[in-house]
Parts: sequence; structure tokens; C-alpha cells
Amino acid sequence: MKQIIFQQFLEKKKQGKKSFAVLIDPDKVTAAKIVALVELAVTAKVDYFFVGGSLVISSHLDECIQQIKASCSIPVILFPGSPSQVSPFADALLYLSLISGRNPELLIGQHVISAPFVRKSGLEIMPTGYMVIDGGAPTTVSYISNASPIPADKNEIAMCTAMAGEMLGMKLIYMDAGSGAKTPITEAMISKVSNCIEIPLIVGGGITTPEKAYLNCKAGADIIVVGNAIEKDSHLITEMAAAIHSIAVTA
Ligand code: 1GP
Repeated sequence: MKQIIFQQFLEKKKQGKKSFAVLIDPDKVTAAKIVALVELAVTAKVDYFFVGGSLVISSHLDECIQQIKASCSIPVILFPGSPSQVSPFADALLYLSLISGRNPELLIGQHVISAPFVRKSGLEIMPTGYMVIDGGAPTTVSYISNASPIPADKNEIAMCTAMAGEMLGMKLIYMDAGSGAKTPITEAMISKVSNCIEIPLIVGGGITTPEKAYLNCKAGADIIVVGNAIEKDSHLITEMAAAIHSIAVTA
């Protein structure tokens, strides 16, 4: 199995380098918006594009990715909200198992159904322990997943869940307060989780300021994902990238 991007994640982690991933929901972007976003992302040295959403209603996932790929070399990683969100035009796929929930469909059921299709895609597959953390209000992911998120102040539950995920063989842990979360994940929880695992830690959901992105990295996040805040103000890309990348310089 291909491990090109995953090796890059590991290398960066070893060097203490933090990465910035811009999340694009294909339902929320027009072709013109993609061009503008890519231009800003290239200038800001964004590390990755994550593409997906809890509910992708439109059918232009392939087009959206092809458009990104046509205008830059930033890797595109699928962050699928459902097994239908697989596109061979991407570089890699976060193969998410919702380890914070107790919904067997999202732990393994949908994976079984989509396995032949996912394998056939030729994508780099990255097994990811996906942990939804309470973000202060129900989000699309908490509703759609039909599973309770980990309470925001239960750092020990988050820690044990991540540890279990790593020991089960997950290659990444993704802690998500959900898109547009009112309250992003606390640094205390990020630090607790990051201290107990060796695999890269992705953090997202409700991050709206460069300061919060910076603090999350300081607390141990390796990759910061921002979607909503950038949809509202795409120029935030520049400041977010600068804040996240400043860590490697000062570390
Ligand atoms: C959601 O982690 C991502 O799954 C990003 O969240 O859209 O709130 O930045 P935001």
C-alpha cells in the first residue's frame, strides 16, 4: 500500500513541523472560489487540502478535486463524510473509523461495504481513529453519526480512546469538535492526547483564529484543519498558515 503522504506526516512530526490543512466542502465552493482559494493557499504555503463534508449533496466532488489539482501541487486528502465520497483524483483518503462513538456502522460496517471500491480507487489509504469531541452544540457530524461525542472536559476519556486507537493500529488520530463548532477542543485535551500517542494528531472544528491554531500546535496538534472560518474570510489562510508554521521556527 502507498504511504507517501503518511511518510511525510511522520517526517514532519519527527522534525517538530506543524501542518495546515484547509478544508474544502465541495457543496460550498464554486469554480471561481476554488481558483481564488488555491491561489491564496499556494502563496501562504498551505500543506494540504482536505476535501469532504458530513453531507456532500452535490455531485461535483471529482470536478472540485480536479480543479484543485490542475492549479497547484498541494496534496488533496479526502475527508469523507460517507463512503460515497471517494474520488480517484485525490492523493489520499482518511479512512475514518469513529472510535469515539459506539455506532458499529461507522466503526466498521460502512468500511466493509465500501472496501472493494476504496481499494480499487488506488488512493493512499490512511487508517484514522476519528474522535468527535463535544463542541458546545450539535454539529452535522454529531447528528449524522448518531453517536455521542466525547464530553469537552473529559480529557481522560479522550486520552484512553486515542491510546486504544493507536494500539488497534490506526495511523492517525483526528480530534474534531465538528464543523463550525461553537467551542473548539481545549488545549488541555489536545495536550493530554498528544502526550499519550506517538502517531500524528490532527485537530479541527471551530478554530477561527490564528492564535487558537498556534496554541493547539503548541499543545501537541500536528495538523490543524480549518474550514468554516476560511469559508467566511478566505484571507485568514495567510495568517493561519503563518501562525502554524511559526512553531517549527521557534521550537
Ligand atoms: C470539521 O475539523 C473540521 O470536520 C473543520 O472544522 O469547519 O469548524 O473549521 P471547521
